[in-house]
Amino acid sequence: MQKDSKMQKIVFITGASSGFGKACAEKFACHGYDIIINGRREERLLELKDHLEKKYNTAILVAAFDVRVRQQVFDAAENIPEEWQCIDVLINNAGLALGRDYIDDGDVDDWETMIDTNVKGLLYTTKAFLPFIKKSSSPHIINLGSVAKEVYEKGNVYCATKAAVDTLSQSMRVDLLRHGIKVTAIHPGAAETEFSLVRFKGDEATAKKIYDGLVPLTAEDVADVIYYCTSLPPHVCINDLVLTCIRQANGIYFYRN
Ligand code: NDP
Ligand code: 8X3
Repeated sequence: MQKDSKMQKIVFITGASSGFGKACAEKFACHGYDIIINGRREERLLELKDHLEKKYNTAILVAAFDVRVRQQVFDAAENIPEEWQCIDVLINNAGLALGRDYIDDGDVDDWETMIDTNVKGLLYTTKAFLPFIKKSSSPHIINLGSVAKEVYEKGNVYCATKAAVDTLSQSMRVDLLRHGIKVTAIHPGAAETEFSLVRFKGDEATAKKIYDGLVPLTAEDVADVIYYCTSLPPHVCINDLVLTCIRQANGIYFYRN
């Protein structure tokens, strides 16, 4: 669908080809937003665009790029069509864990991928798209952290990246105060998406085990909470929000049965 120049809110979601990002796209489309959807798997994004445009009569722009690649991120911002150049909500959601090993057994390539995606990708995207966010009358940045910001055994580098997201969210909140930009960090606990399958590199049995004895959060639960944060009165900002399923207390303690 072609976007017209009507006053319409725009949300930009990174990592919208799966999980939380995809559920957020559905949720925000349902509430009338036009949406820029990002991810590397362009076919999935095109399918999602088709689905959302038909179901909600909203405008969707596909921006397929790899958040790790600085040039791709800045080129994407450079090439954003004019009618999409006022972004009300940026959801920095693209991210992943790779492996779950003691730090001395960790894979250096996995460490680099996590740092490049979860930390540097978030920074590149925020920096590249900030000029468009500043144009909004109600600008809001949502960063996907995790309960993993507090370390658990074998979480090491993934935990460090989410601690960095926590710190960067605090920094953004302080540094962007003068621009009136709300900054919310969302810290979910275990949620069943493709996350564990990615973490355990396609090992379905190990990925499933993470959720044994739990009713984990769903992507839709997380999207509902994210949307709620954006729907508050203009003077109200949720700075940090931790959500878990009822059988999880924090990153470490679970009650499984
Ligand atoms: P999914 O694996 O289901 O989705 C991850 C999304 O990130 C995909 O759309 C993927 O798209 C995208 N992505 C990954 N790498 C890149 C990249 N280099 N460039 C662009 N997009 C990328 O996981 P979730 O939805 O569960 O996770 C979303 C976020 O929430 C992550 O930051 C994760 O760390 C965090 N989180 C997840 C929890 C969970 O238990 N599921 C709990 C707490 C936080 P594509 O592969 O097409 O590029
Ligand atoms: C994802 C949640 O507990 O698997 O951030 O690290 S956990």
